[in-house]
Amino acid sequence: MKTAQPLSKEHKVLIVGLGLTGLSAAQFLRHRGIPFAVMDSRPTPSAYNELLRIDPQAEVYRGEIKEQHLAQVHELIVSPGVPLQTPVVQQARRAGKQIWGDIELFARYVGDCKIVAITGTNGKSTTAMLLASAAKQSGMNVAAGGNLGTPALELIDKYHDVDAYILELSSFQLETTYSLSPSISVILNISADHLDRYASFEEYRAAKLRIHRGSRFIVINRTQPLSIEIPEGIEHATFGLDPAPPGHFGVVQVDGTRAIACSDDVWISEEQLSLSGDVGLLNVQAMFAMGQALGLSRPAMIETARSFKGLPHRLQHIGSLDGVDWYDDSKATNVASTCAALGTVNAKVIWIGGGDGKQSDFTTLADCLVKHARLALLLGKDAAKIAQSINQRVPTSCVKDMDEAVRCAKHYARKGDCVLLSPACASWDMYRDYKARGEAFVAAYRRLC
Ligand code: UMA
Ligand code: ADP
Repeated sequence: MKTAQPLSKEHKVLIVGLGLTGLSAAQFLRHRGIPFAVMDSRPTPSAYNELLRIDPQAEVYRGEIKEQHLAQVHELIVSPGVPLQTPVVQQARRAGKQIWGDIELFARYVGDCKIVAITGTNGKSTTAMLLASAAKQSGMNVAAGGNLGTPALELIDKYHDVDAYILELSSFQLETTYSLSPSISVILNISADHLDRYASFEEYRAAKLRIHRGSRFIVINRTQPLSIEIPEGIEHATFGLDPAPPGHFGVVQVDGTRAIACSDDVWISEEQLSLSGDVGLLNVQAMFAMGQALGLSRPAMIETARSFKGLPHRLQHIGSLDGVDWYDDSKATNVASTCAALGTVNAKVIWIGGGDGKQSDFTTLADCLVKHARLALLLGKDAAKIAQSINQRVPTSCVKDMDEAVRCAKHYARKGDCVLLSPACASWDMYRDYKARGEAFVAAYRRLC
């Protein structure tokens, strides 16, 4: 099945970007005796010291790379955060060099081991971790990584005798992947995101759709026709919030409550699920469909759906104060994920949002806020732009930082309300990442208690 060749020891590779991905690629190539150089646009890339620790002789270019050095390399391994329009990538492409990402390298070295590939605008990490937990519960030896945090290449050298790799893949990673042929692939959903990187929504969607190339089993969200595209003759399973067609997953009513069923065989009721709302029902069904195709035991999957506590910074309940519940949903970095959170918490919301809006359109967010929010507190780079979209349909205030947002939220929240940090924006304008933003929120909340 796999015809793509690994790298030659005679050829030098240029790794572009020295963050987690770049470092993992350098380690991977070093172990295999493949010559490489690394370049990064920053004077002090985040993994620079770590690279020098493992390879003091590493050839590193910071800032520019000269024409004569670029001429010596055959392939580029481009980190996901580096846009393909970047001059060095364009220059290399014009010179006929191969432009790959770390997932392409992974696909060429992984051999015949099963790969489950998961993408989507939202829910990738949660669903990947649900599946990994169910697989472990089923007695399978799985390694999970990718956009999730542990770079895919690191998994190959770190874990042994793996039955299946579970990879969370971003659109950025899929753009530079050609040889991946997953055993199972899923697009959980697609909505507008990363429009600062893509020329159009269509381009972003096209990157996501690459996940199904060469896939042997495709899992499809029926409620999102945008993500449906089944190549002829490929086995597939679907999931959705409607009752399931025969052989697929869906939601049925049992004694007045919702339950997940395969065909009309009920697996678990909504009340028994640890994850709440439509989002919980969808992510768990995606896990069931992938788990079934992977051969996991049904009791193991159901037990996981009951006990999985969710990941930090994803609609995480952090405490209650004076009858008000506080939630950290810092990982909501686009409009769809914030709308999902607003629709799930089941209370009037004092909403804290804003940050780097990635050129999104906030009209839908404004409509969701009108339905669910008592007050919008905005911070970060695009606070004014979001306030303009809300257009006073909900009382709105721009604040200078997280401390001020949290103090205001405490002041205005009434008993029975909830306070929700769910920014609909990236965090990079104010924080290292979404984790640091969530931690700042939790720390400010704790100072109130
Ligand atoms: N850099 C350049 N030139 C550029 C841009 C960046 O040299 O034009 C350099 C930076 O100076 C930096 C390095 O590239 O030193 C960073 O590379 P990177 O942004 O690709 O980040 P990594 O540390 O390699 O992390 C990446 C993913 N980051 C992105 O896609 C932005 C991580 O996903 C992923 O966990 C990791 O690989 C392991 O696979 C993070 C993410 O934000 C969580 N993903 C986006 C999302 O989920 O929405 C897609
Ligand atoms: P990803 O890895 O795709 O960013 P996560 O599981 O980390 O997804 O969740 C990111 C955000 O999206 C969180 O705010 C979470 O509450 C929300 N979310 C999770 N699953 C879904 C879904 N199926 N649809 C919409 N939002 C979701």
